[in-house]
Amino acid sequence: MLDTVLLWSENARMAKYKLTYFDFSGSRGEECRLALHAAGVDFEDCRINRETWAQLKASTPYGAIPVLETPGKSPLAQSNAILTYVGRKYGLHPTDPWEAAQHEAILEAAEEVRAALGPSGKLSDPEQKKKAREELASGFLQSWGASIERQIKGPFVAGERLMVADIKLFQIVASLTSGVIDHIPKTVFSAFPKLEGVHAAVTQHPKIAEWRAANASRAAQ
Ligand SMILES: N[C@@H](CCC(=O)N[C@@H](CS)C(=O)NCC(=O)O)C(=O)O
Repeated sequence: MLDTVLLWSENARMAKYKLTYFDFSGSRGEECRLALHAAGVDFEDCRINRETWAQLKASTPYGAIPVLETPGKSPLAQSNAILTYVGRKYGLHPTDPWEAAQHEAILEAAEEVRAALGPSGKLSDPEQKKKAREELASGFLQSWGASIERQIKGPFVAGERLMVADIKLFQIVASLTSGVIDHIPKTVFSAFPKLEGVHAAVTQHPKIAEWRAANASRAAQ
């Protein structure tokens, strides 16, 4: 209760958005930073270490980050809620309810990739991990890629304009094709030119390129 009161009163004095996440350029935090920057929003990029996180965790809405704090409002968690909030407010999410729902389905599907990868990351036996990851790469990730491919007009999901769903897909593709996830080959999505095209189009978007150039020295994942 005390934490909530403190956060609320702090928020009342805040002049701008504050996005809290770990200090690396990847996953759910980075996609929210990219959306805020693409929206042209000035925000405090609060990057925390594991020690600070241990102290903060219990005071967050769902015990996880990213968390977006907005002047005068309670903290907002859940990456997809943050993305749709920013997208709706700044024109990076469809205004038509049906189209918006289709983009929200993509956001959810992207989280299913993270959920599918999670258990293999906890396997300590190298052979078991290799087997699980190879099965994911040749099985789940191929059917997932095929489903997403059908949703994309090109070059972005909705055609010519960047939306938060593109940023979400960009982050998933960037991570899985980086070569840093053991046993997931960089070519994992090579059968899906539209999906790889979204990654390329987001990479080339001026605001995204600007953010990534400014943060190039930070660790990625
Ligand atoms: N469904 C949540 C998941 C958030 C989540 O699991 N965040 C991770 C980092 S990507 C985290 O907070 N890990 C630390 C912990 O759970 O203590 C979302 O989409 O934001």
